[in-house]
Amino acid sequence: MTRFSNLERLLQSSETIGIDRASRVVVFSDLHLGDGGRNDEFLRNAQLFETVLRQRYLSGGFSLVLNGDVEELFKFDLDTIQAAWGNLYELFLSFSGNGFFRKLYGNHDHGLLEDDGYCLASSLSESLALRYEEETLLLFHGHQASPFLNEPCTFSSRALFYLLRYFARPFGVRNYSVSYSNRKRYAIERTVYEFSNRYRLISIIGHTHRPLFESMSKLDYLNYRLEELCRSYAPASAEGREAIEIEIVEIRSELESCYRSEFRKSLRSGRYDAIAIPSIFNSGCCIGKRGITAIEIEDGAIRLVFWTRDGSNGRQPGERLNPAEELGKSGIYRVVLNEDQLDYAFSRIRLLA
Ligand SMILES: [Mn+2]
Repeated sequence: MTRFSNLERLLQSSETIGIDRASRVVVFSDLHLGDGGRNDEFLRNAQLFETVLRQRYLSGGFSLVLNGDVEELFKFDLDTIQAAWGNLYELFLSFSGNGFFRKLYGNHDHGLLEDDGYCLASSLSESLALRYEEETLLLFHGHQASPFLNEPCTFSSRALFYLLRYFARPFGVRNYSVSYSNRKRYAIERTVYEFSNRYRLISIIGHTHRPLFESMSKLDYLNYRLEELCRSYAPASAEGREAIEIEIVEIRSELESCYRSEFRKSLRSGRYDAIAIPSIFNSGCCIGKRGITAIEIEDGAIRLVFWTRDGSNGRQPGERLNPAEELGKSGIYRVVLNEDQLDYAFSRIRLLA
């Protein structure tokens, strides 16, 4: 048993679906659906999520992958959750008309395999491989890489499951699912990163609730971009230099706001060695205070996007670099946090891993 054993098992057992440049796929994770009441962490983004799912993705012809921790079974019963979010479940299932719909399970919803009353049972599995030309994108929740959860149903994880369920509910503990230490997140990300490099593939996970694009956290990305801009300054035209100067000012204030507001949460570097190999992506989560994140695959590109109600007026420093675009007249805005061609990402993996 090596530390990749669990991930190798997923790679070998995954169902494979072929995609091409014309395919559209959206990946969400970590909805943590509850009972629709005040201890339901999903509630605040429920309307936003449903509107986005319907107006952008269903009508846009996207296939849908829900990448784990869709239900919060540590705190709520499946029956309660299905009763509260029946419309949403119907919406999920309608995505199979666009191509495919799959629900992968995480650590908060893994008990569902044995439940025959589960309405998404026919779409449920642990992982999914998307075959893009000769390359592989492997989708799984990510808890499989945890050094503490090598067996999905060991006595200790079962015990923890009931303990959390029993204590978390009456006291209305919120967000314990994200009170993950940075050290644990980092250990998981690093294991997935090294596994992906060894097998020359892209992994898309959730679980840590920390969005990652091309193995980089936001902080890494900003530093990386700063480096790029400084390098391109000398050979640039006068006009080009002016644009570079403006962007550098924006990035610097973005970096400062990162240090001010998100110190504990997301400052830890996502880079695991000197060269960032773009082999791990994380779709983030759907229970963020200001909105939800997702990964889109469209026209041969892969994107990390942020959906929020804080549009042109309530803009936070976090979205300063990229313009927010409104979804119709919904009052909901989409910000592309990062984007690249899949061909480029796979070239880097082939050449650098
Ligand atoms: Mn999880």
